[in-house]
Amino acid sequence: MSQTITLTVAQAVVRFLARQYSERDGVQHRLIEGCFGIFGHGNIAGIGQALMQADLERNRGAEGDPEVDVDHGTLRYFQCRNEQAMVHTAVGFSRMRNRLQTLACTTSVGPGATNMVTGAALATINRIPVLLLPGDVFATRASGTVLQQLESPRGYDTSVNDTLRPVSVFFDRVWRPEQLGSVLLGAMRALTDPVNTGAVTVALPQDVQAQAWDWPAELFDARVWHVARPLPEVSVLREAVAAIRASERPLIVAGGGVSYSEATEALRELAEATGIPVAETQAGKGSLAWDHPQSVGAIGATGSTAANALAAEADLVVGIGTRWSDFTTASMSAFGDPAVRFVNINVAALDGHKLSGLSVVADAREALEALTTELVGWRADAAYTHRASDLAGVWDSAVTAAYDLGGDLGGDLGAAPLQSQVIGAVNDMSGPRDVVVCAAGSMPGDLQKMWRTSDAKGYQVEYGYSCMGYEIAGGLGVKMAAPDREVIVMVGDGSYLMMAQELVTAVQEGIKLVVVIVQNHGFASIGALSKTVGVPGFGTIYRYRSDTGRLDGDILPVDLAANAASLGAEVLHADTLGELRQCLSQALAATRTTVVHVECDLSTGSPSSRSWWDVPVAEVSTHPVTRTARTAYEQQKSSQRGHLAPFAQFRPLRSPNPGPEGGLN
Ligand SMILES: Cc1ncc(C[n+]2csc(CCOP(=O)(O)OP(=O)(O)O)c2C)c(N)n1
Ligand SMILES: [Mg+2]
Repeated sequence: MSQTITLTVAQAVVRFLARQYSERDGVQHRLIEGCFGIFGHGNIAGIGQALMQADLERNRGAEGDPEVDVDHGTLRYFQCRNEQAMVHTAVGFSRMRNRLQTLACTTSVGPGATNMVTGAALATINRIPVLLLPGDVFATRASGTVLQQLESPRGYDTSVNDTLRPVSVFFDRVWRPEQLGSVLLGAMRALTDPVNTGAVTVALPQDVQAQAWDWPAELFDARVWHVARPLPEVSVLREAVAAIRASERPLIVAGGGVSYSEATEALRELAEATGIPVAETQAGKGSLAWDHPQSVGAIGATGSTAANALAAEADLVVGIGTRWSDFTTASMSAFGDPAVRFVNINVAALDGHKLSGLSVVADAREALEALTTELVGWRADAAYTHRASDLAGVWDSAVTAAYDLGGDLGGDLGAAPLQSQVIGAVNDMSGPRDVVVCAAGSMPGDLQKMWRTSDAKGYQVEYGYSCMGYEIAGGLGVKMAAPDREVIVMVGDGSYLMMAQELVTAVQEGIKLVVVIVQNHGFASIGALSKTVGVPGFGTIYRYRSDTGRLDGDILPVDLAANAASLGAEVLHADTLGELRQCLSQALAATRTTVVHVECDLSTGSPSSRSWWDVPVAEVSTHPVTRTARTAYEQQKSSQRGHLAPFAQFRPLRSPNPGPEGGLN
C-alpha cells in the first residue's frame, strides 16, 4: 500500500504549491513564492485555514520542530486591498523574475473572484504567469443558492468564475478531490510553458476546499518544472541567415521575449558582430543599453524618430520576442519599403507568423547565438550602420532638450515642470540599476520615447494591457522581486484615482517604493488623442458640472498628496522643478514608501515620434472639427500596409512520381 497523507483539499493545494520549482539553465527557483489573498466565505475556511496552518508551521519550523519540512518551506500569505491589484502585483513580480517565478492569489467567491478578471487579462496579454485560486460555489449545492451566486437558467454549473475562462491560458474547476492532482499538474505546466503562459486559474468550490482526503504522499514530493529553450529548426534558421545576408537595410526589433529569455547579452553580441541597428518595443525596452552605438531607441507610435526612419526604409526586419502590437508597427504603417520582409524569432508560433514573417520558432537566446555563429564574416554596410547611429544621436539631442536639464541642476528650477522635465529629473537622479514602473496615460509613451535605460530590467512598463491602476500594485511586485533595487513608480492622477490602495500594502510589508504622482487634473493622454480624433477634450479634464450643464466648471479640488498621506505613505510635494529634484533625492534616500506629488500641465513637452496610431474617426459628423479630423485620418490610413506577401517565393511542386500527364488529375 502506498503511503497517504490526510489533508483538506485546500491544505493539499498549499502544501503542493510550496514544493514546486522551476528550472532553466540548470538553476532552480521556487515557482510560487507566496500567496496574496483577500478572504470571504468562499475561501476563509478552506485556503485561508490552510495558509494559517502553513504560517504556524513555518514558525514551528523556525523554532526547530523536526516535523516541519523546512527544506521546501511553506507558502507565505500576503494581505492586500483589492483582488485586481494582487494579480498586478504577481505580474510585476513574475516579470521582474523573467517569468521563472510567480505568486498565487486567493479570493472568495463572487465579486472577489471577478475582481481578478482584469488582472488575469493583463497577465495573459503580457504572457506573464500568475496563479489564480478563486473560491467557487458549492459543488454539492446542499445549501441552495449561496450568497453571491450567479444563477444561470441555462445550467446550474455556470458560475461567475467562468468569466475567467477566456482570459486564462488554463482554467479548471476542482469539483471533486480526486481531480486535484491532475488539475494542479496542468496548472504548473501552464505556468512554466514559455509559449503559452499567462493567467492560470484553478477554481475551488468552497465546500471542496474544506473536504478531507487521503492523498498519495508522492503528490507532495518536490517537483521541478523545466522551462524550455526550444532550438530553431536548422532549415528555417538557414533561411533566416540567407535573408539577413541578402539584406541592405536590416533592422532588429527587440521585444519582451529578449528580456524574459535573458538574451540581452546575446542580442548585444549579434548587433556588434553584424552592425544591425536595434530598436525596442515597450516590453523590450532595456534590451540594449540606451547609449550603445547601435541602439536606435523605441519604435512605433511612441518611438524615436531614429527607429521610425529606419523602419520606414528597412528591407528586412528581424523581430525578436515581439508580439507586434499596433503601437510597435504604428498600426501597420511603420514599415514603408514595398518589398520589406520580416524574420520573426519567437517561442510562440502565434507571433512568429505575424506580418507574413519567416517564423523562427525558438527561444530568443538560442536563436540569437545561432544567428551570430551563422553570420560570421557578414556585416551590414558600414555607411548604413553609421547612419543609424547618427539618427539616434539626433533623437538623443531632442530628448536632452525635452529633459531640459541645462546647467548643473537643470532647467528653470523656479518654473512648474513639464512632464518631460519630470521624466528627465527622475532619470537623471536615479541610479543605473533602479527600475521605473508605469502602465497607462501619457507617461508610458513619453517613457518609451525618452527614458534612458541602462539595465535590462530597469524598465518595467506594462503596455500589453496598459491598465490604469497597475502602477502601484505592479511596482510593489517588482520591488518584492528585486528588493535590492530602487523602484520608482510613475503614476498619473487618473491611474492613481483608479487604484492607489496598495500603498497600504507597501507600508504594511515595509516595502519601500518611490511613487511619483503627476497630477495634471485629467487625462493628458486621451485629451491629446481626443483632439486628433475630432472630439477635443471631451470628458478628459476633471472639472465641476457648471450651469451650462456640462463638465466645464472649475477644476476639482482633489488633493492626492493628502490622499497618499492618509494611506500611510511619506509624502513630499513639489511645485517647481527645483523642488522636484529636492523631493526626489529625499525620496530615493528614504527607507519608507515615499510619494512625490508634482503638478504638471496637461501638455507634456515630449518630442514627436513622427508616427501614427490608428484610432478611427467618425465618418460623418455635424461638427466641423470632427470632419477635419476625418480627412486627416483618411490620409494617414492610406499609409497602412497589409504585409501579406509570402516570405519566400513559391517554387512549383515536383512530384516524386509524375503520372503520364506529369501529375495527379
Ligand atoms: C482601466 C483603464 N481604463 C481606461 C483606460 C483608457 N485610458 C488610457 S490613458 C487614460 C487616462 C490616464 O490618465 P492619467 O493617469 O491621469 O494619465 P495622463 O493621461 O494624464 O498622463 C485612460 C482613461 C485604460 N487604459 N485603463
Ligand atoms: Mg492625468
